[in-house]
Amino acid sequence: MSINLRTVYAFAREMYPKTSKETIQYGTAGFRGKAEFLDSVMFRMGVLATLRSRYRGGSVIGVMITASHNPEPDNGVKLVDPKGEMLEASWEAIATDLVNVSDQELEQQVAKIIKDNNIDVTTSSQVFVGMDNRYHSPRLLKAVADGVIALKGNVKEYGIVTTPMLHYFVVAANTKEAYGKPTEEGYYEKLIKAFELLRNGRLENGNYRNSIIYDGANGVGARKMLQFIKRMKGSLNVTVINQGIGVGKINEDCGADYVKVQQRPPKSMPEVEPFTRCVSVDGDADRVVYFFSDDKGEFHLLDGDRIATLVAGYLMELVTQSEINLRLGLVQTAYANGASTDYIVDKLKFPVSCVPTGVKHLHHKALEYDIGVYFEANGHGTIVFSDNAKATIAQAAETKESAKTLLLLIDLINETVGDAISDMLLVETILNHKGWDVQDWISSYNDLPNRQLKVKVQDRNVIETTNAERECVKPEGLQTEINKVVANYKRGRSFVRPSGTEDVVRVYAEAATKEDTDDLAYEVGLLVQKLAGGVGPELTKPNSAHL
Ligand code: G16
Repeated sequence: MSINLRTVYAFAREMYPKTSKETIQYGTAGFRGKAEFLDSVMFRMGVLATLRSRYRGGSVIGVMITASHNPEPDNGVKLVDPKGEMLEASWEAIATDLVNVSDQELEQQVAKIIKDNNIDVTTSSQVFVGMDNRYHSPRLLKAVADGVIALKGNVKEYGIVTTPMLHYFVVAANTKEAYGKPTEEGYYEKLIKAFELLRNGRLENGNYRNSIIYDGANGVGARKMLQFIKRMKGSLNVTVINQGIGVGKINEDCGADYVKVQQRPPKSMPEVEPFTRCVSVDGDADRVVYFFSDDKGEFHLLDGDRIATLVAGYLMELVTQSEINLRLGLVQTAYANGASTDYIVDKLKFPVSCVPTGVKHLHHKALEYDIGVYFEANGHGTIVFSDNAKATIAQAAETKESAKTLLLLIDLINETVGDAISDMLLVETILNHKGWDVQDWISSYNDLPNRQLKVKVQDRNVIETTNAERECVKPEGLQTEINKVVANYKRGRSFVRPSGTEDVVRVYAEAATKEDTDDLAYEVGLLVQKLAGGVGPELTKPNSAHL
């Protein structure tokens, strides 16, 4: 097969010219921004994925078109490596250079990637592409596919799928189906089979009731949950709200990010009985949070930290009962509620590590354990099992029920990346086994009140952080001022960091009371505005009184 790099340039010039002059940054989870500027980025990512596939000996590489939790006008691209991880860090720089060169320089840049990485362009390559249900996604998917075709690669289009489904397809194909069949049906089959075996016909148990309200964020997670329901034969009664079919914009006033950050139910929440278990996923269904209202109408959130502690505690119980010796560990980020970390360290005696925001960092760290549990507070996470863990558990399962349960859990968990639906089925399984309702779950510890704010600045890159984003090193003096403010609050903690998915600086604060937390977040937000070049309207003080 001969490749003519001129074709790449011809495609770019004729169909996907670069229209934006601004430097495009590789963010927390790939490139993200306003959809109208992304055609050239997508075309070039099709080219990159093909090169990457050849570089990895023809393994399948995934390209997911989604802006996940962002508003509807945004779109983005997430690249999936052969084992289901996000694109290897060293290739982020290659991707960044490729999207930023001019159309005229493109051919030369592609040649440079080939040469620098010693890629044999005559070999075969395979790229899987999926997209969320934003109206501009099909156009961008075509751009990715054309990028693959320009280099004579093979492309397989999966249409509208969740991000974790695409990760699953990539791994399933690369493991020659050892992980499952690389089809949508194969994905449902694998998860539902494990879920139903784990239920073992016992749909209700103790305080656990077999029904939930599911907020699909008007995204792809709603559609796919409807497919699950069709196939689940009543093993879980799910009512889907914010289905995004006909009405409702993706993530608008609903979904996991809205519920977590606003600390309130989706706006369209129907009247339900107090303590009804509700769950929200985000636009591409890779994050999940739970919530409920009590008999006084007060809202309660069970976020990624709660899921992490529930899962970690349960896995620990099963490992102990199975009498096997495995190294368990939990990975969090700076956003983890201080109370959750205390609970994990003091009560569960689990080793905890803290890494920068982004699944790519958490996943990587979790691989250091036999069983690595990782969750961001925003509900993004999963569990990874080492080969040693899998073999040890399989052996123990010959004699121990607890190890058999562990084996089924491995099938239920989408190890490739955080998967809202798989995580939800895991939580439902644990609650069912324990006979717990939301009150039992939430009573394990008390969260510290916390608050997140977004601050608009001229250039978010003026903020630089260290120590897993818990300290700000630039602009000079900002951290000293934050420390002074934090010192005035009991159990106060706050940090600031530039978002890698939106053009904002994020402020996180926690303290002993809700009022203190709001005040602390506001004070730190003002410091960011003052010392990091704030723009836009004056920051309004958050108010927990509505909660
Ligand atoms: C992505 C990443 C997450 C990260 C989130 C927010 O999520 O995959 O790991 O927590 O962005 O990142 P930032 O604070 O840098 O904007 P998603 O669900 O939007 O793909």
